[in-house]
Amino acid sequence: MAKKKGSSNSGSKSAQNSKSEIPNPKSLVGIIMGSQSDWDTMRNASETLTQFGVAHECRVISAHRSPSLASEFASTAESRGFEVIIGAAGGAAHLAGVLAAHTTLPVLGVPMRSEALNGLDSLLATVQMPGGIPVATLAIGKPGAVNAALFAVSILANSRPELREKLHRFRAVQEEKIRATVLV
Ligand code: RP5
Repeated sequence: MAKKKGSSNSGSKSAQNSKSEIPNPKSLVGIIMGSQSDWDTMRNASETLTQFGVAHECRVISAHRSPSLASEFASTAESRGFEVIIGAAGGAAHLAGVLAAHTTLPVLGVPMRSEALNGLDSLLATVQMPGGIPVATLAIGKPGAVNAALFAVSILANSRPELREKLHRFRAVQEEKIRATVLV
């Protein structure tokens, strides 16, 4: 069985939590997911942040199975230097909302594709926050994971011109690929 412990930084191969529960203080983005089973999707967020050279940590924290850890992580995130939190969960996906309840940092929600309802449950649980506690919710699954990372880079780029430049280059490359597409 995959470990649900340990801390990982900058796109390591598994989502783990550290024994001390204190993540790398240099991380700017926390990628938090409700279960190890979310990692295959959320590794795409990690890989995107790595592509932009953004220090981050990937951790499994469940709003339901480890509620005090969720509260501890989010309530101390700002003082530990995090600037953005990505919360990914499936089913009764309360994780992003619970994280947002404990911090004023921007929280980006990524609904996981679920077995029972194909992610519609995750989407609604993540997006339908009550007024006052915002969660910026992205698409279900991999596109949401990638876009959450890009959104995080975009937020960080407000005070980091080098990241803004990288985003411009990313868009230019993307457009170039479309322009160069030849249908056969
Ligand atoms: C959620 O329940 C997790 O985010 C995951 O998407 C879903 C299923 O979790 P496991 O039963 O696979 O651990 O909390």
